[in-house]
Amino acid sequence: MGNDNYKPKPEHKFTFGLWTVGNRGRDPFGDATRPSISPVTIVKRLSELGAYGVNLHDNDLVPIDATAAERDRIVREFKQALDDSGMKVPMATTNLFYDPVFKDGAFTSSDPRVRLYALQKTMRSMDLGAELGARIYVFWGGREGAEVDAAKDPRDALKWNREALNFLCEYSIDQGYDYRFALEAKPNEPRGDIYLPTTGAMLGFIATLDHADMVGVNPEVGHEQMSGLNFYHVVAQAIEAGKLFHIDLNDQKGPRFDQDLRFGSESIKNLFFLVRLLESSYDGPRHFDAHSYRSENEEGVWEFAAGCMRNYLILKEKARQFDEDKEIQALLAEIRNGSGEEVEPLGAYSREKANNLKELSLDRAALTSKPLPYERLDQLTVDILFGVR
Ligand code: DIG
Ligand code: MN
Ligand code: MN
Repeated sequence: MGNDNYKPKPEHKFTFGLWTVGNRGRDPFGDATRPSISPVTIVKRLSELGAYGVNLHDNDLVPIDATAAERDRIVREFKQALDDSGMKVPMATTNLFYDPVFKDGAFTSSDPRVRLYALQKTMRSMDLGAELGARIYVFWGGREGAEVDAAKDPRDALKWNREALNFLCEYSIDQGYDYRFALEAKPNEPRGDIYLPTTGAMLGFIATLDHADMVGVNPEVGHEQMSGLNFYHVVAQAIEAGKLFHIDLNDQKGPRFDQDLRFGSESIKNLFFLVRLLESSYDGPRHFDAHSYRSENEEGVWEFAAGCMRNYLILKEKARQFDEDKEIQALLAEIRNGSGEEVEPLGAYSREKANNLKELSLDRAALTSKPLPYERLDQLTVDILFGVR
């Protein structure tokens, strides 16, 4: 595919979950439209496309009822595929949502025995992830939610979630796994409402954990857009808080069911500012948690994977163009330098500073009359994105 600037390489750190290119096209109203693709084939094909690694839920690789011998054989073959291709496993996670046992939650199930089973399953999955070299562990609470609020006090759900994560942080430390935990939010689907529905809610929750230092967030584009939020702003807050430990890249056509679309296929301007931000302040994996349209065959799946990485690299090139554009940079300087006079940064509080500020003469009319050339600035941005500048 054409320009070498858009050719994915392992140094770009693009990763895909086994479940993403392995998605068989099932949806709530239709059966699979594609055959399975084995994890070994996924590793090989993604490596050929220029990806850096793959991520997995425990049961993407090891069936939930596999015997110990079957587990070891599967892991051995998978590790061989990783060695043969040089592909990495930066992230692992647990499937705490597919098996019916989790029908009313995993860590937040009202049944303490289900909560114990969820912890047991997660520890075993953490062991697998560590064996494959993962240093990031994602928690997506897809079943941690409710349809009937009479059944559960959300404060109990928070308490049980905290209890589980505190225990698992201790387990990671005790085992010497050195994991960084990344909490992934989603407002609903599959539950009517999911607890901790946004990345902002997760940031507030992390502050209440015993080992808050080893816990960050894994924001997903579509999940925040399902709530009508600006994903670029969400990620900027996570970075500013030092908590962007991982990221799930995909796309979404505004507030509706979770579409997990190819990255860059819908929200061009928002994802342009996201890529520009990531390239300047995040060095972790660029993980695509997305899947091809249900209508695609296997070749379409690989087109989808190539398209995710290509769109990221196109937007990265556009960001460079934006930052080197003299007219844009001049407009930004004009907008950011206020009314032209030097203004001291506010700095720490003092009574003297407060009294001086209360007496400071500020001409409200003059402040109001300052031009803000946002139409020109945004049009230049759009010109770059349209490829006409
Ligand atoms: C869905 O967006 C969730 C699950 O696929 C997985 O647990 C997590 C990891 O990226 N994302
Ligand atoms: Mn999703
Ligand atoms: Mn995700």
